[in-house]
Amino acid sequence: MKQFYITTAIDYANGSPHIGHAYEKVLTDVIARHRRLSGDSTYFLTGLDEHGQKVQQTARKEGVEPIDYCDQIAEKFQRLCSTLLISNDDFIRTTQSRHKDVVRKILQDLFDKGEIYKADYQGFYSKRQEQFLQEKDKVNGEWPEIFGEVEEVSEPAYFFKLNQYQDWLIKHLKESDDFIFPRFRQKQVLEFLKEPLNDLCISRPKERLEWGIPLPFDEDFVCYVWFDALTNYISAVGYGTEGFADKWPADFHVIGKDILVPPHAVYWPIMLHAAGIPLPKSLLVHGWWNISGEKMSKTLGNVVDPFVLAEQVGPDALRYFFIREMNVGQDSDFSADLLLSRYKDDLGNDFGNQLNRLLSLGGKLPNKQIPQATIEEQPEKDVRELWEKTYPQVIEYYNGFLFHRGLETLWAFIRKGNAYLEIRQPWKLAKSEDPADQERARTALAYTAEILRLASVLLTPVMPEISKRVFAAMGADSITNYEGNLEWDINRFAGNVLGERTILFPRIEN
Ligand code: ME8
Repeated sequence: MKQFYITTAIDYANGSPHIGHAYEKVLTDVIARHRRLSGDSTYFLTGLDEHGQKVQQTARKEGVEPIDYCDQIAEKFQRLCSTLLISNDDFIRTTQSRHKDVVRKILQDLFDKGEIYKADYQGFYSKRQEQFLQEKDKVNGEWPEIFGEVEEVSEPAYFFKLNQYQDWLIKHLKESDDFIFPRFRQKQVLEFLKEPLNDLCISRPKERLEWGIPLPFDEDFVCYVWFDALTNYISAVGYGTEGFADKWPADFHVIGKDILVPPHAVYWPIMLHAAGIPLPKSLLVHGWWNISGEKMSKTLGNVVDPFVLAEQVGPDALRYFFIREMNVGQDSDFSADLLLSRYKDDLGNDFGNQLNRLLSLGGKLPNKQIPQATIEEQPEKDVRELWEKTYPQVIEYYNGFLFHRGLETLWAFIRKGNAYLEIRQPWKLAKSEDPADQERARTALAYTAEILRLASVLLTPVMPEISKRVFAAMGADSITNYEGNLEWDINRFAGNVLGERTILFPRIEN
């Protein structure tokens, strides 16, 4: 049976990870975990894009061989995955032979089919962007700064026939309106395709670039880095082997908005189509994190290090922040204040505090067991009814990638849990001599346990370790499936022995 197959972009190996990389991995991980909990067998790929001019230059600057440099960077990106609790099944590196073999195979196939031809290339080349430029890329007659130094070149090169597939691609995009999420991005692609497509230069002469995959039909050239990088999505899952069809076509390629047009929405579908390989089902395009209103860049010196953030607030809280703040598809603004206020308010006060109250009140009971709920009066009924509306809505939001709305909806329920405790005040009721008050006090603890259980079920994809700790504090294991765990089941944990007091979100100094 085919697995649900999801990928991130593979990050450039020319620097350390930043929060854009961290976000993309977290978002993809939340989707992968949500699918697994929904019962789908899921395969999750991430990795590193290691070839190309920039990597070669950076390695040289540091005085090391490109592969040694890439090994260091790969270690950092893999450590990022484990730090952020990313549940990827594989990590592909484009310098691995399993990848290089597939790139060479695809190149040879396309060459044999006549889809790749040799011609003289005349034009302008930006080293910084590793990109050939056209007159139309100029702004007011000048090359924009992002291209760095632009040189005029004339040299033999190999071209992939993109142009002949332009009408096919437009038709495909128009017919499959779920190919790109969010929808408005699809319009951008169609807009781009209004201009005639140039054939794609897929070769770089070895004298200019050594750090790449040699073309199988002409070893004086290496492969253009985008052609190489895109192929990772099929090389990692065994293109050309029997198991390939268990995963391919990918269900989602999760990418940032800057790499939709042209690489993922134009080059990639055409490469696959020309090679006779089915297309991925969808591209999920997220926006960018800006830093206090500005683009994150090394030049501005405002690059945020995800390791530092994870160290300060913990991986789960960072994941929560990313997912709560970003409306997938739009841009979002990062600030440390915002992160700290989500940490203190949403996580500490609204959520963590409820577990504290349960553990401290329950800890005073003689056997430390979660009591049975024996009554349902108006305050209890309100909580239960809110849950019955909450969880189908949250699941629907999660299914539609509206995770920020899902969390917002879940938080209304979590806050209701605190409000309920304020109404009942079991710490006062417990002191009353009236047996009815004693029952209300025990019931209030049972309700709090049920609120925490249910909230943790829906938080599992976003905060896997914290959810696990909440379950453990209530004497239970974390869940592996939503099924049978989402419905209100008030006495599910009754009789479980509560754990020691534990602070989920310790106070942090600014
Ligand atoms: O583009 N906010 O690599 P990359 C959110 N190697 N996402 C961001 C971001 C930000 N500020 N900055 C970057 C590449 N990203 C290629 C991909 S795929 C076959 C090859 C996202 O390291 C970016 O949009 O520059 C992309 O999806 C990912 O990080 C890797 O970017």
